[in-house]
Amino acid sequence: MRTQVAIIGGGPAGLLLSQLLNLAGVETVVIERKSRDYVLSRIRAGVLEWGTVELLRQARAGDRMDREGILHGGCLMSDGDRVFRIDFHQGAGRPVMVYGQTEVTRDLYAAQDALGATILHECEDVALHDLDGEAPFVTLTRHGQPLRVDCAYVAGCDGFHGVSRPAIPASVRREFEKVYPFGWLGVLSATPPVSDELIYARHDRGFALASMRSPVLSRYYIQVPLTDRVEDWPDDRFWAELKRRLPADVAARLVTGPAIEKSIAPLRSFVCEPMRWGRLFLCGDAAHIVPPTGAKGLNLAASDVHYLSRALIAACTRGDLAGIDRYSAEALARVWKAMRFSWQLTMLLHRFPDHSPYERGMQEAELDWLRNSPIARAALAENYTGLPF
Ligand code: FAS
Ligand code: PHB
Repeated sequence: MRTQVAIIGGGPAGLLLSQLLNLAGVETVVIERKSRDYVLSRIRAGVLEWGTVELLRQARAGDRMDREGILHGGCLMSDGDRVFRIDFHQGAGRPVMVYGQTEVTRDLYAAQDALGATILHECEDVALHDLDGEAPFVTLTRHGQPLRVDCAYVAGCDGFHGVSRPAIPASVRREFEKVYPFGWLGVLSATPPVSDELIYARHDRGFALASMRSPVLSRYYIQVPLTDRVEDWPDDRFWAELKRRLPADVAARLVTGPAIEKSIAPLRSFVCEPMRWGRLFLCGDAAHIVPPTGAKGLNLAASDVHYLSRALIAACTRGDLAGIDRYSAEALARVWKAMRFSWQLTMLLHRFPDHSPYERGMQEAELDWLRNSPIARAALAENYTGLPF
């Protein structure tokens, strides 16, 4: 089969890119390894930057988000029982939208179905060919049948473990990585959120986060050692530990319940440069990974799609190659700033086993500055709600 843009990966990056391209008259084929049900079973991000909200609306995939999403004008930060608020409106003049990545993905699938988009699920042995030539193509096996997709461009939206990034020769790729000495144990529970706004909690026992998906669905995280497994954390132990790390008055009103989903995610910072090689363009987790502390992962995928969709539309509809030539540098400029913010917030709020009293003192000094300086809080609000595209 032939198309203009072959998109590897049917997660949020691939689907949003396909939707924006299709709306501009650019043909795509989305090639996804897993079934749609499997993709929609993943529980991941929960906070959308305002730029992501506007991009989803532009993609005609924002109606349910606007109905069911929750606008947040701030978040809380705690250090033991000391709590202060980051006001997003005061600091950045915009809110964020709390709306789960699972629902974003569901809405994007529905929008693609409405356009009659071509999405191939359960694709195996996906391989990219002639990316540095004029006529790249993708081969794959689907339901035992070999398939070839000829295209003008390939978008690698296949996540951290996909085949796209390795398709850039090692001699060309520059990779930057920091692995953190802990993970996040996440629990989804059908309980009312303990707070109207997210609480980022620093504690001597470790970081905790109180988030949500709806007025009846809560999402909580606690920092755990990398050696821990989900089975080490029965529900009772999780709730007791979460209560220890939240401010006492918050813990006292925490409604607990059975975990619907429970998983441990490792934390890493990772960037691959360049994000383009020949006719291959990396997008989202295929190119970079951020620790979830700053709620940037999904939003950076949307950021890349903002730049790449405009570039590919210009190239495919007007023969204007300026956008694709500057895509990597343009996307990376924003990626690195989000990388920095996510790293800074992770270093500030987590308990590092090898931290000296001096480094813990630095954490306390930075929290004290945030607690007392509207300028410091405005800087955090500007980054958290999303720097401009
Ligand atoms: P995705 O990984 O979502 O999608 C890639 C798609 O490509 C997948 O559907 C995969 O099946 C497919 N694929 C892979 N290899 C393929 C191949 N060879 N051929 C075809 N298809 C292939 N971000 C936050 O902001 N907040 C969070 O709390 C948060 N929690 C997370 C928890 C976990 C466990 C993980 C893994 C990530 C989390 N993230 C979080 C980050 C996450 O939300 C990503 O940033 C987001 O999914 C990025 O979207 P994509 O780039 O589309 O990648
Ligand atoms: C979530 O709700 O899953 C979430 C929210 C904010 C974060 C990370 C995860 O920083």
